[in-house]
Amino acid sequence: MATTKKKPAAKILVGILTGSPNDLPTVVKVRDTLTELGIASEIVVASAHRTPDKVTDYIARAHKEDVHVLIGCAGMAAHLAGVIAGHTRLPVIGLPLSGGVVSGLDALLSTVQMPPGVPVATVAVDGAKNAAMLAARILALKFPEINQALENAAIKERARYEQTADEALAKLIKK
Ligand code: AIR
Repeated sequence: MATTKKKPAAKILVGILTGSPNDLPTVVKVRDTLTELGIASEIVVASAHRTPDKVTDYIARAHKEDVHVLIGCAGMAAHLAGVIAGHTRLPVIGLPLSGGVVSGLDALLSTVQMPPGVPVATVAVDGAKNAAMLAARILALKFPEINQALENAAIKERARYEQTADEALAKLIKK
């Protein structure tokens, strides 16, 4: 018999906060990579400067709902990941975004230059995929199925890389 019962939503393991709705075209790639690895996440638009109370409210909810990893994404004076790290002992990943000066160097330094004792694991400017992969590696310490998904993704990526290299070399030889 057909049923309209919805599958229960998977438990959110990663909270992705970003400073502006304008960041979403890049930030959605974090969520998509996590989804490909079978990891449920949620995106919240909250700014360390414009809506600081929304940031702290979300962190309180994340603690209550047992979210495991937080990712802070922002451009320009990108203090979001650092502020998150100051309010939690969960691992925090920082994703600096371009759009400000010097192709995102402002955001990179604002995110990475944390004072000793309050770490933010900062990935490259616009490095959405690596922000997700790093979160997955942290989660893989606890969840064997995520470890397996990472293993499968690495095998797939290697095959894609080798094929692209073979095709590029074959084109060169033909010339
Ligand atoms: N931002 C928002 N609040 C604090 C910061 N640093 C960032 C956003 C965005 C940039 O400032 O993350 O990348 C510009 O925001 P907007 O909304 O003007 O496009």
